[in-house]
Amino acid sequence: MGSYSRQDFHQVTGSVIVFHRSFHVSAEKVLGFVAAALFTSSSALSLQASVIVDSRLVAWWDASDINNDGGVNNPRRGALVTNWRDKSVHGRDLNAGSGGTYSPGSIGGQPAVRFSTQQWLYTAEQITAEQLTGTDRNEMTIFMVLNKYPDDLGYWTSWQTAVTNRVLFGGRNRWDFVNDGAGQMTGGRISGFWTIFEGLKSSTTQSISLRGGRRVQQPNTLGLARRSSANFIVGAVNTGNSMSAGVDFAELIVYNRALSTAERNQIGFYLGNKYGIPTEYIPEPNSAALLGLCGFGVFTGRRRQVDDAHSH
Ligand SMILES: [Ca+2]
Repeated sequence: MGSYSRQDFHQVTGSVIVFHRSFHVSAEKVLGFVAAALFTSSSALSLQASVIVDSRLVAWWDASDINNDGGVNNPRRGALVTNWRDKSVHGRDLNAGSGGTYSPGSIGGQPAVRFSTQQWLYTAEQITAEQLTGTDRNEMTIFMVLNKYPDDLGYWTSWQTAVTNRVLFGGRNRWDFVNDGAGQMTGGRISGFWTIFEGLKSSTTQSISLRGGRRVQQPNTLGLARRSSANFIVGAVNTGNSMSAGVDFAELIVYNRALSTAERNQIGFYLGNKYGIPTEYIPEPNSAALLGLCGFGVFTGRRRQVDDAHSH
C-alpha cells in the first residue's frame, strides 16, 4: 500500500485531480463501504475501480472498466460491446442481447457504451424482485450517468415480468415502478445532454433527480410481486419494437434500498467529479466523501486513516 498525504491531493479542478505520485489503496471497509482504487501518477482522475460498494449494491456497470479487471479499457471507437461486466460482487454481467458500441472520451474524458434504437444488452441471469429491491420489494435507488438521444420514446433500462410488475426508466424521463398509474412519474425531458439521473424509491415516495436537483416526487407504496424475476435490460427493451432507446451510458449503479440523503450526496458528488458534470450534490462536512469517493478509503468523519496512518 502506498502512502498518501494531503500534499498529494494536489489539485482539484472540476473533474481533474492530479497526484504527484502513484499509490494504491486496496479495499478498506469503513462504515460499511468498500473503496478500492488504483491511481496513476499525474493522471486526470483515472478512476479505475473506486466506488461505493455496500451489501445492498445490486449491480454496477462502469464503461471505464467494461471487463471488470480494474484497468481502463481501450477498445477502438465503435467496437461492439457484447459483455459489460458487473463490478458488484454479484456478477450480473450484461452479456446477452445485440450489444452496444464503445464510445471513448464521451464525457469528462470517460468512455460510454452507446446504444442505438436497435441495440440492447441484458443480464442472462434472471434477477428476482427481492434481489432488485430487497425483501421489501419496494425500495431501490439507481444512479445513471447518461446522455439520451432526442426524440426517442423507448426505455433506457427495464426489469419487467408483466405489465403490472415492472421497473422501467425511459421515455421522456419517466420512471415507471409498477404500472398501475400511480407508479408512473415524469421528471421532464432530458434529451440531448449528459446528466446524472437519480431514481429513488422509498416505502412511501419515489422521486427523480437530475444532477442532484429534485425534479419530481410523488407518493408511492406499491411493491413488486413476490417471487417474480426478469432480465435487467439496458438500452432498447427489445430490438425492433416500439420500445426503442437511443442512449449513451457511462455508468449505472443500482441499490436494493432507498439510500440516505448523505449516501446519495456522496455518490452523486463522486459521479459529478468523475465525469465533470456540475451537480447540486454536496457531501456532508467531514463525511470525507470527497476523499473517500476518490479512492482513499476514508469513509469516516474522523479522517483517521489519512492523518494517523499515512501522513504528517
Ligand atoms: Ca478493464
